[in-house]
Amino acid sequence: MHVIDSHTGGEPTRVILDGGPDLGSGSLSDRAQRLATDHQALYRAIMMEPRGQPAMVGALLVEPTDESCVTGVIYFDAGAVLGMCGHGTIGLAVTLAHLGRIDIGTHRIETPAGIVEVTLTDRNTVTVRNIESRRVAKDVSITLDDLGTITGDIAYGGNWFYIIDPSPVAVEPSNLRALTDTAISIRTAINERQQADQTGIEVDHVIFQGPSPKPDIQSRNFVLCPDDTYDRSPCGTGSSARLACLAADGLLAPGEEIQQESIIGSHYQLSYQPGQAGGIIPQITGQAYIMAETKLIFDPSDPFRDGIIL
Ligand code: PYC
Repeated sequence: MHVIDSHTGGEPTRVILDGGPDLGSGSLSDRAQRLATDHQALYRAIMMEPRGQPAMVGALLVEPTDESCVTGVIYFDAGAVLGMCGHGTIGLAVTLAHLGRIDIGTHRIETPAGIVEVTLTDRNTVTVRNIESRRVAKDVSITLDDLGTITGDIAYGGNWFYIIDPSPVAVEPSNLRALTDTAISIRTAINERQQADQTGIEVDHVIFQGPSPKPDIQSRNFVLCPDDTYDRSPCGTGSSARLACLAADGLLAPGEEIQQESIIGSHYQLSYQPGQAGGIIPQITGQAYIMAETKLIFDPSDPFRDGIIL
């Protein structure tokens, strides 16, 4: 299996060029569903230690159904198949340019969540125009024994987010353990409430928003991913969901730009335009860098061939 590894604002992406599973034909969401149900061991083995690393997202290249797209892609982490991935799309565009498959300019990419547009402005800088994003519920409260009442918004940006602003734990790198543990408890509680309310929505990511010490940055975030790692980048789909909340609250005008910082200090430039179905079309600009071109080997005699599963 040939892969190219990149990182976007510190968050790794592993693009799988060949040797991936045959997912058959049909829509990308059907093929993503097949990856999730029939090939869990394989995608975990690609992502998990010792072959992968925490926080890594995989990008499996597949044939697009729409011929105007340069490729189709299905994203996943060690815990779940994702509808879309913003940092992964920036990493993918830089990888396709590295391979000579795309030039500077605008290109379309098909994902299970829909078609997104990428504009490559130099060999590292990419702007993603994401799928239409929206807030579906404002001020949804849950009560936890140790934290009391927590209130946040539920929003979609290609994945489902519960966004809490301000964060119950200071969004500081020194608090990573506490942020992670708190976000995991909150994800469990919000999904219990989602089930009880029969919303049909399962939250897969939790975002805490906090202030940044840098004057030109609107806020800093901490994002918990499905595999319980935190996003090193400001999270493209999470930033899309956040933009949808800011737009719905009238706190950001169409075309107005803000900078979103991640917990490790990397940042994205964000803005939006109104969408056609009442949501917004987010625009996310970030940088990715190629780190490795590798051949993955799955030796049948390797006791950790499928990853370290504790
Ligand atoms: O950038 O959308 C994103 C993302 C999702 C999970 C990790 N990164």
